[in-house]
Amino acid sequence: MSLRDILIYPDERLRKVARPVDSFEPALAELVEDMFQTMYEQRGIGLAATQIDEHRRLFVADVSEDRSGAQAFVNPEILALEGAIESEEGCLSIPEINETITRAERIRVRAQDAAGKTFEREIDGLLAICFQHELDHLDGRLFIDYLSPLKQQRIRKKMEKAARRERV
Ligand code: GNR
Ligand code: NI
Repeated sequence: MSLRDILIYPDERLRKVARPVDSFEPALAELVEDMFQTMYEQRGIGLAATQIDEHRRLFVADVSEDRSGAQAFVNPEILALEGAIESEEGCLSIPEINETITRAERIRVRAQDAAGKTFEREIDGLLAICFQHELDHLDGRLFIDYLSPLKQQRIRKKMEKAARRERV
């Protein structure tokens, strides 16, 4: 099991579209373990494979208070969306930026677990928001893409400046 580095915006690799997972070999279970370890270490509620430069369609999540709700979603799909809800979003790949984003309030999803078993379920609350945020990562989308061009420009400048400071 190992901690993995998280890609930071504006890294272009965050824009890659992930490919479906077609084999549930031991290496996949290892990747899922690395993702949980990295998500917990970084205190995130979710982590998409894209964020650790693995361009395969899976993400992990834990929206519980006591970090006891580990869930893996492989080849996730949204079958239906309902309602709209605003919430403050953040992203481990865009540190220190928090913005209000509107998402569907309830979704019906289909995915496979880490062993390859397909399931369907209805999701609402924080997990529904997280699911949409993570699925966006797998398609190369970031939550800031929903903001005005002006706000996006400001965030890009701020992140580029922070990256320059890191290098000196
Ligand atoms: O840790 C995270 N918190 C969060 C808060 C509101 C909406 C989405 C998220 S996901 C984020 C972790 C992350 O970047 N996942 O891709
Ligand atoms: Ni994110």
